[in-house]
Amino acid sequence: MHSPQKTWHILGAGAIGSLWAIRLQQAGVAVRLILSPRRHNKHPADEPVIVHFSDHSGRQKPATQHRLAVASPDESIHNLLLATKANAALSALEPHVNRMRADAQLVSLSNGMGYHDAIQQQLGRRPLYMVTTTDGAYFAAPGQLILAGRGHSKIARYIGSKNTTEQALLSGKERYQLRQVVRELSVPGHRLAPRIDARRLLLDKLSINACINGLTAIHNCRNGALANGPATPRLYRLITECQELLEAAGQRTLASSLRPKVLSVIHATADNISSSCSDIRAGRATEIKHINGFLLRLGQELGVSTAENAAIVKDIKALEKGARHP
Ligand code: KPL
Repeated sequence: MHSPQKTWHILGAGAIGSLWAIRLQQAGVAVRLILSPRRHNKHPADEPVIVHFSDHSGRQKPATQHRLAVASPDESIHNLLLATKANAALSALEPHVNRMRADAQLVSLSNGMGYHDAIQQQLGRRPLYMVTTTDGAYFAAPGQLILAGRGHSKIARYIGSKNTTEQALLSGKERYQLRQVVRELSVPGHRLAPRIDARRLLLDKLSINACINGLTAIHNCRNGALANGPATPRLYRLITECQELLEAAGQRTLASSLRPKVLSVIHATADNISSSCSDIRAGRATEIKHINGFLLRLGQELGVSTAENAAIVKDIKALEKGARHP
């Protein structure tokens, strides 16, 4: 029997959600997957989800099989890891909020920005943490998970989209809670790094995604192909535009470190199929509205040109409608 207090429910069994479920379970943490209603209905009752996991991030190891327990629709939730697509985060969470305990916590792993205030509103006083990760993982086939590149994962307590570094000084209790959640979710070989400023953390990851994800979907290529190929000039133009946006948003350090960071994520996840490229290949909507789309809105607010990001949004929208180009 699992101990409810120590159990982590995982909402969103895509590549990153499944990767975290496997890592936590391997470290002895009880995990329970919450499947989407469509998947839950098709899934045999009381059967685990089986995932074959191959770690290609270093020296290749043989694939391992993992049995991930599926949560029943009425069990109460103490710890929730939200790993859905950004577009689905709110609607996926809504049916489960009433079974989250008053002292429950939510950790969001979803990409993008612009929807976290609405999540916090659903949660009320329960704490919301943001995790950003540059791990590169994808499903090569249903149930066949590949970790193509190891990245870094960071966590911060979310305190609202308008709050910046100065205001983001957490109380002693909040710092203690942050350290606790870091301990619970850090597993051997993958430690979470705590950060204070959630907005900065999200902008950092979002600008990396803005440079990589859309381009890989447009060129239908793995991340590594961006470094040296037909998409490379556009990659550099995007980086420059994102740097200008970050500067105007008062994020100087993020702006100056963006180029080396993007190149290092591309290098570390060279064999990965980005989440947006996987979405387009699978005929799903991408998260572009919450990634480059968010930057368009930021550019408008700050009076900065966003022509490169706008072109990415336009091309991805065309692909979502079924047209493949260039
Ligand atoms: O976050 C990612 C994604 O695919 O969404 C990166 C880090 C770019 C890995 O592919």
